[in-house]
Amino acid sequence: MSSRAPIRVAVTGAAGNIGYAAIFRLASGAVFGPDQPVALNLIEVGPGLDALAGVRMELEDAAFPLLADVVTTGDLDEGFRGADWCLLIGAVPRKAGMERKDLLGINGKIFVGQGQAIARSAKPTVRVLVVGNPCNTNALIALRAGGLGEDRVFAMTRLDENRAKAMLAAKAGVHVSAVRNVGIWGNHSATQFPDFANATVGGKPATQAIADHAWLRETFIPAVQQRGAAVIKARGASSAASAANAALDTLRSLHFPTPAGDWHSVAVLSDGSYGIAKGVIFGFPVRTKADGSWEIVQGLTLDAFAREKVAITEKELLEERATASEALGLAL
Ligand code: NAX
Repeated sequence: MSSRAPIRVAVTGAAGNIGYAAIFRLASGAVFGPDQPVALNLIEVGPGLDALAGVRMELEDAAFPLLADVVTTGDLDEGFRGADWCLLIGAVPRKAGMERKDLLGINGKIFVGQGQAIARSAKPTVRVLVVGNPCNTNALIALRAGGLGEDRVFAMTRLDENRAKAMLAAKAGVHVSAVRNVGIWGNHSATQFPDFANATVGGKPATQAIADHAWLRETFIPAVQQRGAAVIKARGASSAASAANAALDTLRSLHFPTPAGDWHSVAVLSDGSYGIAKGVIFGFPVRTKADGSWEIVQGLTLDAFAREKVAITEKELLEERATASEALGLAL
């Protein structure tokens, strides 16, 4: 094994569908590269803990050369101890008859406890990616409850970016790798705004490569927004392998510098860029710099149509923040 210190990744919900699809690829070196050992701290609750014992056996049976250590636990402090990255996937799913407010309250409590445990037990330089829904507001709760660094907490919008790229590629008749500069603005929800106007296809504006602008405005946007529901309808279960893949894409894109001229989508604490309200975890186009820090891409044009869409998702996030603050008795 390489003599480098392992990167320790804590994963909640590790025996769930997304967790199970993510951890084997983390252990294989697919995220941090073939010379970078990885240690996994796998966290579960309830029946998930029994399943986790089996997952641990499978990790052993995979004999990964880069896997330096595996911790399996139901204890948050043990789970987050020494973590460089926390991948917060575990959450209670919304059940029939449950209002969004109820979900924010139930999951909000989980993310209060997790944010505080991360602050106590992870490395001071830890970075946190929240996948469990409602991921933007859960990330804000963990950030504020734990007093975590404002540049260290992220929520996942990469699955939406990847879905948008695939749809633009199919419409333009090109391979998905030709589509770049796709930003997802706002909430990981049906109000998100997948920005086609700044996207490029083969180096040209997507609005040139795709002449059908009515399709971009009226078909593409709702198709991206509703893609998760379409997968549930077809598969009978929510996106799992593609969600795990997007979580790993996010980690990789935040770990390595972004290629010149491109960006990636992730939700971060708004600093007021583009006039968006400060203090919500908002999806932006982001670039990772050579020193490992990141920045919101500046100077993009948002026309009146885009501004209108961005305002809708901003309003939803402000409402979620108010609802969660009230449900948790916290000033978020
Ligand atoms: P599963 O129900 O398959 O797995 C969740 C796992 O989390 C279970 O094993 C459960 O025991 C565990 N868990 C629950 N509460 C926990 C806690 N407090 N601490 C540790 N573990 C806990 O769901 P899965 O399909 O893996 O989805 C997980 C989450 O991802 C859901 O909230 C889902 O809504 C969200 N998603 C987010 C996406 C995004 O783009 N941000 C897309 C996919 C997915 O819908």
